[in-house]
Amino acid sequence: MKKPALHWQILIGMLLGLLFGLVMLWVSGGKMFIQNWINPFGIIFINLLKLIAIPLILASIIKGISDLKDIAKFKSIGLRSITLFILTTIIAIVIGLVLVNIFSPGKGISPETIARITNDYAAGQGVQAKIAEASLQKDSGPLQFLVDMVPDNAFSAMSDNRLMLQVIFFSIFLGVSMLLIGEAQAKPLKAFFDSLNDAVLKMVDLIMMTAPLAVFALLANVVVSSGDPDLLLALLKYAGVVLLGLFLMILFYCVVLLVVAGKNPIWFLKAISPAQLLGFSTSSSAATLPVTMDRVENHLGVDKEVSSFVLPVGATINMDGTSLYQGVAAVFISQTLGHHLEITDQLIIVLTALLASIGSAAVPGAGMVMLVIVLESIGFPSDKLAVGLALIFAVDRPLDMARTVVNVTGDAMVAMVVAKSVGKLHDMPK
Ligand code: DAS
Repeated sequence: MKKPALHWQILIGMLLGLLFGLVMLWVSGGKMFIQNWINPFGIIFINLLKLIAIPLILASIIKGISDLKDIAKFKSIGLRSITLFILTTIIAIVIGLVLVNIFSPGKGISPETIARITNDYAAGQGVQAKIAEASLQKDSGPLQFLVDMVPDNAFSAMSDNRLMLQVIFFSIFLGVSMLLIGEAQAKPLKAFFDSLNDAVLKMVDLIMMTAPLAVFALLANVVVSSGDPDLLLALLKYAGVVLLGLFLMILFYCVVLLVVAGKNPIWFLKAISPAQLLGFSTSSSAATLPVTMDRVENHLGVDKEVSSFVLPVGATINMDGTSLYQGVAAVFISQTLGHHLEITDQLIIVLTALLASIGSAAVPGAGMVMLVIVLESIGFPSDKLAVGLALIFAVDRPLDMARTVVNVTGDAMVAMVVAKSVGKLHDMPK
């Protein structure tokens, strides 16, 4: 029998994890069994994703910028595109922040639960402490030796997440400098970063192969550990807010294309849909890129001169769906764990979610890995970071699939608007 595609395996893993968790809730000792024998596999998965965050950022940004070939191209098309990338990403984050503040999914939890979560956490008791302890922190479970084997960061000195922002800055700086020294001079470096990019993406592929088991383990653990039905309800509300925001972004793209390029939204969505479906299935803008380029060039009428820059760089640094999700997730986690946010914090989220989405590589799960930067930037207590990530990871995969669709669609929209602005958008049969 043909093995179902990875995304179906993941969804099956989620459902089985949910069912298994619910069953184990009624089995005596079921909770301990999951926390000691099942959940360590979820910890290993998240540590693996965190392990490759920095090499992923370095390679994906430098490759994306150095793909431009010469600085002149960077100036004429690059600056327009990067300006649009930043504009649409900021709009996405603002939409996410408006929605999460209106619906306050994390506020659905009773004050008693939040107090218990916050206080108990320090005492190592209570719900969040159990999720953190069992799902991300060191626990004294029998498989702990297995968990300790996987470092959660290749370079322990780099564990400081502020360093991720510095790596993003350095990557952009080096990428532009490589353009300035000319293609011939930069050739060896470009070759190095291209192959580093490929190698690291392969690592992500391998890690994602364990995703079905990881999601099964983590979801089962969240069910037995959450215990508070209002926590699960808050998670579903959070997922609903993200999905509503992503839908509004697609609507926004259609309006822009209608007004700026005079294109029929239905025609646009039909033409780009194969790329959207692949983005949904793979949760990877990088994997979808070849199809996105085909659809944008051969069905949406964008000249290669524009698409050859906008789409590869867009797939790497333009992630509207991810940035919206990071804005919502940061506020949701803060609400749930009682971390008060001033309006200035929310403005900081706009900047750091912009940077985090630029630094998020075009692979499954990258958006969540980079969420750490956003939480760090608003002074979220680092001892609760693990709790917050564990909380949302259980529903992260379907949200990753949905936000990747928006990432891909946003790249196609920018390519069309830039092409239109430089007279390189050809009419296609309707
Ligand atoms: N899955 C990423 C992408 O490929 C987005 C994300 O992880 O947020 O676009």
